[in-house]
Amino acid sequence: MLKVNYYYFFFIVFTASLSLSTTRGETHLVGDDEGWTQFPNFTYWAKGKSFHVGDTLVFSYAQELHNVVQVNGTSYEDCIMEPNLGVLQSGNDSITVAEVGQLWYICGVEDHCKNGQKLTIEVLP
Ligand SMILES: *[C@@H]1O[C@H](CO)[C@@H](O)[C@H](O)[C@H]1NC(C)=O
Ligand SMILES: *[C@@H]1O[C@H](CO)[C@@H](O)[C@H](O)[C@H]1NC(C)=O
Ligand SMILES: *[C@@H]1O[C@H](CO)[C@@H](O)[C@H](O)[C@H]1NC(C)=O
Ligand SMILES: [Cu+2]
Repeated sequence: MLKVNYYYFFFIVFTASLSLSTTRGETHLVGDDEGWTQFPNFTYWAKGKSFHVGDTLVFSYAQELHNVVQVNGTSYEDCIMEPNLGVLQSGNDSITVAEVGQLWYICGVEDHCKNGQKLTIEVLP
């Protein structure tokens, strides 16, 4: 009986630490309260923040006004939609970053990207 309780105890500890490690990533609300809109400076927003594998980016915006297009570095600089690595358009998009490296997001609507609606982050281990 004692032995059974022992195993049960370790099972609880193990499950608890497992769920801790899977919820450890931070959530970053892109643009804070202003959200994903045209005029915040997202370079400024990202400055001084650190992004790690397992963190979640939340893009919050009016669905009929914006979208989120993942592009590469060249397309980010030039504000072009191709090559397009994925488009999100729910208005409340969560992206959990899975890999180390640079990520680039632009808004693909009209000239929003040229107006500054673009974000690049470096994901650390
Ligand atoms: C946005 O913020 C960055 C970092 O602070 C700064 O270097 C850049 O000049 C700003 N861009 C604009 C358009 O204000
Ligand atoms: C982005 O993709 C285009 C088309 O595949 C390619 O020509 C360009 O070199 C890429 N840029 C970067 C920085 O990877
Ligand atoms: C947006 O999504 C996040 C994460 O999925 C959720 O926690 C939040 O409640 C959602 N917000 C709205 C306004 O739907
Ligand atoms: Cu937009």
